[in-house]
Amino acid sequence: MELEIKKSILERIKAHDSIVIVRHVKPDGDCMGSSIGLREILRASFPDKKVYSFGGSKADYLEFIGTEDEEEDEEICRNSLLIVVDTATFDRIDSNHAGVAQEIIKIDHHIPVDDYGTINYVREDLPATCAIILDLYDTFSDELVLTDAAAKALFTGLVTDTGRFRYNNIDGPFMRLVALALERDINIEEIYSHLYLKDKNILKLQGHVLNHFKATENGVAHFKITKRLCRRHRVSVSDASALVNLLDSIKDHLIWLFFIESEDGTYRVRIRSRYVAINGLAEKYGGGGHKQAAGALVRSKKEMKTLLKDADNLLKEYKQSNPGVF
Ligand SMILES: [Mn+2]
Repeated sequence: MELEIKKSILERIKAHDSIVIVRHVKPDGDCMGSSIGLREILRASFPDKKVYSFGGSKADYLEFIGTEDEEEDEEICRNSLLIVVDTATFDRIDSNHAGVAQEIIKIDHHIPVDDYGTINYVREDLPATCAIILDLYDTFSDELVLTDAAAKALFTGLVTDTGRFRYNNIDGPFMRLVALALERDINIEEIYSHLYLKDKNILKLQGHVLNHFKATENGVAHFKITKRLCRRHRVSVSDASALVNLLDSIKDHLIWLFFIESEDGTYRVRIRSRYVAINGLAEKYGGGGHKQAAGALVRSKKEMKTLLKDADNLLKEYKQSNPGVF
């Protein structure tokens, strides 16, 4: 069954002169790695074909694995085989022209909720889409070429989607696929430097946040990112607000949030939680989002206090009805 799907994917690739690879919005290491990695494999294996990686918003820190092709072109998308990597649902594809494609192959490892492809190849048993690409290469290694550049991109996705090989879903078959990338000439230390070294100013701001965050009575951890603070630490407001998850593992503190000062004096609120649903709270304050990650807006110090009070009550109720270790 699985071999049949893999065969049909290779067959469709061979049938097209032009192939476009796209990935999901808010790019991460796995979707960028599988897009660039697959592109490099296909370019090396089929030099006569045109192979493109297209995407909208970029992630600067991932540019070391190679960049996507410029300017996504509607005409090209219309006349190409579209391969979508690491993207569970059609609306998460970061492309303006995915809708015009005649034929779509979905390659993914998330729970299949949207079979938008003509072929849907979903491997929930593998912890990264980059591993699916390596497995595809492994199956047809007499026809496909794994270049060093492809191996570097794919290895990056294997690392980032598994928290550096720490999670429970790491097993022997997966690590054998990792080995295929390691057999190429890649510099692991360089890859890890790009992914995990921190800017000195950000590290110092982290220290400041950890020293100065506050907490409500029932355990809502909170911190205020002001323009002044960012200036003083020479860190951009967006880099500073990305630090909200610094507060994600404080015992008994199941909700944590950042107030982020905007130019007009209002505050964006980044709310995160474990166990407790906070999207309702976010909706009450003009925002919304997921159950455990949402955003909102407050217009004054007074509204900030009300939101904190509401969050505190929410957590109090949660703890009363769900006694346990948090
Ligand atoms: Mn992934």
